[in-house]
Amino acid sequence: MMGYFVAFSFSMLALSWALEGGMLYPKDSPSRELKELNGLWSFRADFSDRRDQGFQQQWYSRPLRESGPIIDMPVPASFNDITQDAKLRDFIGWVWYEKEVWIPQPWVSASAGKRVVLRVGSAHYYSIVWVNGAKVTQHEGGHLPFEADITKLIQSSPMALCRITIAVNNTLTLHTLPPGSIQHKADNSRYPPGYFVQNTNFDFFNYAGIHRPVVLYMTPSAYIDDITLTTTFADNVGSVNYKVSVKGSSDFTVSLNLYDARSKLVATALGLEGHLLVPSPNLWWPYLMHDTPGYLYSFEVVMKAKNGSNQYQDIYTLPVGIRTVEVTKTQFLINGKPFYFQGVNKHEDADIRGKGLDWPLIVKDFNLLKWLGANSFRTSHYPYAEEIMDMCDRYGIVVIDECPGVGIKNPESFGEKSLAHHLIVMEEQVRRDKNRPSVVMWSVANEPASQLPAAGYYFKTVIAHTKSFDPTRPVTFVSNSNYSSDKGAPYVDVICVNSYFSWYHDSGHLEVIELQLNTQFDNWYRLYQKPIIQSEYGADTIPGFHTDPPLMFTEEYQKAVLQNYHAIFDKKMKQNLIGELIWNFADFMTAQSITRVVGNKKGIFTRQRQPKSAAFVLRDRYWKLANKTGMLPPLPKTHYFDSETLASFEEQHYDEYEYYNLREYSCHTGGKGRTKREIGLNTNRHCPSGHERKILEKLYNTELKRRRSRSSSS
Ligand code: GCB
Repeated sequence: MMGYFVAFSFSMLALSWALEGGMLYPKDSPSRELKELNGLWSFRADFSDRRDQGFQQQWYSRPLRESGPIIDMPVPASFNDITQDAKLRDFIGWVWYEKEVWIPQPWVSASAGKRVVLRVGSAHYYSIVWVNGAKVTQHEGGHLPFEADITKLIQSSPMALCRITIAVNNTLTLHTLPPGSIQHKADNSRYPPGYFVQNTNFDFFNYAGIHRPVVLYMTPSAYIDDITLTTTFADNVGSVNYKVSVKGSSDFTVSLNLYDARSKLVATALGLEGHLLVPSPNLWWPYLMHDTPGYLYSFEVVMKAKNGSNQYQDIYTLPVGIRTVEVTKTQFLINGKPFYFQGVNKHEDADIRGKGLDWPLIVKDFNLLKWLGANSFRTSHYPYAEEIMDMCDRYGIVVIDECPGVGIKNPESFGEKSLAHHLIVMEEQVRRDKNRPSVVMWSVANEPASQLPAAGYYFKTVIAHTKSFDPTRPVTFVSNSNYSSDKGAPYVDVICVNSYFSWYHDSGHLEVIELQLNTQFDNWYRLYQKPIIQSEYGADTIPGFHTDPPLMFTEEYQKAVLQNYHAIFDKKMKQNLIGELIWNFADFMTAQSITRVVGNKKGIFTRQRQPKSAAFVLRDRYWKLANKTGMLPPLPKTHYFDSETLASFEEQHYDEYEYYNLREYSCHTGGKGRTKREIGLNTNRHCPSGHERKILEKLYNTELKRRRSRSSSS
């Protein structure tokens, strides 16, 4: 039944070539406009036996409602959990989305010198796009954006409604990323005719649909196509090295302006390539490593072009963080200082919307990361939404940016065809995320069969290719192979290892963790002399299950696993361990199996983002680590308040009260004429939690009372 899809997909692969052009995130500027197409789309899944009815009947050639029944489908969202239909939840094949939109008139007039682009943030996995029945693009793979210039098309019928049709196929084959296989079950005594299942080698539900925003955007027809920024820092001078590409004209000038976070101009330059020097720069620091983490400058490109008598101006502004990244034999350095990844692995996953982008969830997750004292995460097991990555840049959350190379197990998935696709995916990912200060390392795969002979050439090639596009960042992949037989490890900059001692091996035997973990680290380091990250560890936990002594699946067991791992981490972080990433931040949905109870339950938060007991263990640890490694920024010893601003000060510094031990206070009110109140804060570290806030409130109220009684008595 999938013959059609497979043949189609492979012919596309044969046509693949190195990427053309940039993939700047679409945003407004004085020269650009944006129209979001999120909301309700018309939708139909093609349940025909060969899943090819949509193509046979050309559903794209007229409104979808005219070729059969449609339902409402929200975009962005996975389609799987939106209805009560089990068949749709587990659907494999083509689904069809459609939206009709008006294009703003000033965008379409042929004389206006505009360019109109349709951009899809991501769709799972194979997409074909038509506008008014004409095919405008196709894209292989989820998690990454793609777009089509539709200017000519819409200019040919400027007054018409614009009908956008997107067909998306979620079939995974041995040559897709992630790989999978379709298994036909031909035994008619056990399965109905035509029965097949999608097999995968990964542990998350294969959500599908249009997962990220779809937008139309307008630029001038001569436009800024791409920007590549790298940064260096030496002798107290930062350098923003830039490369700009312009399309649509060969007669243009480009000027660059760099603004600080207060919009003050700090450097300017001209031309497509060069560097801007910033004396005494505010560096981009990770969360908990500085009192202003995630400091961003704004890099503004102003392009002026001529095409005959037409003149164009395009303006695009990109946030830029000045920082350096370096790997030694035992350390990971950010701005020359040792950085320890105290972080999490995540998933894009939630009730109802599946993998669809959801702002409330995103903001909640960042608040939880801050609460936890986490400074980093890995985008397990695929690139996350650009909107999430923006938050990382702004909050100073450090990212190991992983591609969808999860579950590469079958020898055929190490062949030329798969390799060619993997190279393109890495290119797309680097193109999208290359300018992000939060991204400090690329991960090209998770738990591949890296012991296979073919894995050596495969990973050597993928890693070298990634470095050829981005020589500034280290590259890794995450291994669960035996250290002595891993064929890809020689090519990585940092060893990332997953292990589940006392869970998948020696189940229930907490007592083996310390020994086994110690051996694991010693073995890897002895062979490679590269710094190591424990990139996964954890235990499934049903919230509300309790036993003492701890038994598997209880909250006590999860805590005990963590504590046993932590004992060795504490030892090894003095040697060559540079990070620990818990598996997982939150519970998430998986395929149904006898080892999964409505999904994977290794979250320290539930799927609804409520903490299990282990969350408090990790929180305590992460804040203590931040104290111990001296990563916490120094808290100014003394803050000055006038009474009115005290409350807002407390709000702004709430996090500090959470992690500093503000044990001693002295409160001085000035003599006559002094309007300021001075509170001395002793910054003894290690704070249990927010009781200091209460002390400050008390202090404030006492002070207020005193003033009132003074003024009433005078
Ligand atoms: C792993 C995988 C991850 C799984 C996890 C588990 O090693 O990388 O995707 O979800 O183990 O819980 O089994």
